[in-house]
Amino acid sequence: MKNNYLKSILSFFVFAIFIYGCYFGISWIANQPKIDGIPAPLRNTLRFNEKIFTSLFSQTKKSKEFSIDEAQTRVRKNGLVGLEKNIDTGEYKVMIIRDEKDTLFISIDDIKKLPKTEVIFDFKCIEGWSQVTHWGGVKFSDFAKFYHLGTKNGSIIHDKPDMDWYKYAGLETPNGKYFVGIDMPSMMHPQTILCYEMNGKPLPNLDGAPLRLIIPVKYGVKHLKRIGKLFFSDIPPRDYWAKYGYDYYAGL
Ligand SMILES: Nc1nc2c(c(=O)[nH]1)N[C@H]1C(S)=C(S)[C@@H](COP(=O)(O)O)O[C@H]1N2
Ligand SMILES: [Mo]
Repeated sequence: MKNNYLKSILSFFVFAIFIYGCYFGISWIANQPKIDGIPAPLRNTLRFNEKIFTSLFSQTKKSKEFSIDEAQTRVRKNGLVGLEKNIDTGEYKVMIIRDEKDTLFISIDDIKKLPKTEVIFDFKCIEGWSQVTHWGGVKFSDFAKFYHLGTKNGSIIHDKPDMDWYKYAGLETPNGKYFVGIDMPSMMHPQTILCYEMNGKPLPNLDGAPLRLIIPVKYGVKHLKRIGKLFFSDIPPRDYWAKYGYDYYAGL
């Protein structure tokens, strides 16, 4: 009997110490200096995870694909930053900064001259929903090869083994209000497309007309709608949601 009583008291104190420890730990984390909107230990954990996932990333490992009749015809419109005004898609050209002092402007007609690829996959938003959707466009890797993008010194021939790649691509809407940064291995993944069609028709405005990114190896946040500008960099380009504390890598 007495023994049980002591045990209860003891467990109460162990529990109290545990709760105090949690409280102490959480407030310690919360009081650390912040990096991109969240306390440094949390950001560093995300960066550590990013290292692990980058090392596991494979260009040959594809997202699961679906058949056309599994694709949603009513596609959710989510996240309209940078799409506030409609734009004249006839006049549209995407600005590509290949290197310092080397900028290209490319029209949708030019993009359509490259081979078309379609992808039907389960589009996942970090808000917790997903839907199977059907997209068409040009593989970014084909596009990069054709226009000699992503390598340094304007160095141009993509098949050279010693090519020096930039580490990141940055994309922004024409008005600069939405922007993402993406690691080059994910950009060059065979399912990543510069997309101009949804369900076999030109992209609707709110899905990113006339050109958006579709990158099935990433969460929805990275699928920037209405690309105005594309550039390359070795330092991580600014990223709209990472700035508010979300994971920068956002890989699947
Ligand atoms: N320009 C722009 N692109 C964006 C967003 C945004 O707010 N602005 N939101 C992203 C998010 S969070 C998601 S889930 C997808 C949604 O794409 P959809 O509207 O075509 O379904 O777009 C992404 N691309
Ligand atoms: Mo999203």
